Amino acid sequence: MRMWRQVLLRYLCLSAALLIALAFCYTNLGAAGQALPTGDRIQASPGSATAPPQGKAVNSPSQDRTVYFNNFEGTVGSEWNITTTDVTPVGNRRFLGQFGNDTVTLSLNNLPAHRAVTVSFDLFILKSWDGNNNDTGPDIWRLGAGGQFFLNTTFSNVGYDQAYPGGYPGGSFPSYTGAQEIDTLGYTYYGDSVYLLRFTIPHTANNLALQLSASGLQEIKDESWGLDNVLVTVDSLAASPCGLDLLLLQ
Ligand SMILES: [Ca+2]
Ligand SMILES: [Ca+2]
Repeated sequence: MRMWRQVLLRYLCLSAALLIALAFCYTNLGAAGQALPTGDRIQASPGSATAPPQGKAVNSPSQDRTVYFNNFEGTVGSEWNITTTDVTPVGNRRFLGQFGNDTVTLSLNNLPAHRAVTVSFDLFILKSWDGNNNDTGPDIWRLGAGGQFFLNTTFSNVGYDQAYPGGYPGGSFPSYTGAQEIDTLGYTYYGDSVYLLRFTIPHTANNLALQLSASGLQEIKDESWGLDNVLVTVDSLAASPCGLDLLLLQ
């Protein structure tokens, strides 16, 4: 009888602990474990993309692990399918680009075990992007992976409405809405804007191929785009509170 009580007590304790752990994990990891609707994003603070040493993995206070960073001031590796770089007329900022109606792919392999990936970068919108305008646009920009788009929107530097920070079609906001910088890069043909984009997406595979693309643009001398300070992090399974339920089940 005593043994039965011990078994029953142990069972009850384990069940209670497991329920608490599961509730904790659901509450804290729900955002990372659910697909973001198209167009949803987390706007990062300007300082959140602070550059770690290029090519080195570091742990942030949130226990996320940096798996990739490039500010394009140095070499660009084969992880990018297009390695063209350019320098801004003002500020001498080297970036990946300029691109037109291109699909640019970042391929990362051998990622550590994870459940979510966060990608952030500066998106340079250069020259005369027309936003939602149907005569000279729409000028569309997309971010996706695995056939799913996390952002499908338009940008405008010329006064027409743009879809960002909403999605296209549907979004309609004044030019530059959500921009971190306006006319800071020195492009004289209708100027430029910079958007700091940050997305967390559910992802578990050890390979990741992010696709960034534009369509509907006129010539590169007229409308183009580029990337800078690309940062990719994964959540850390080892540091996750959900490790608790695994321990309890052992
Ligand atoms: Ca740069
Ligand atoms: Ca256009």
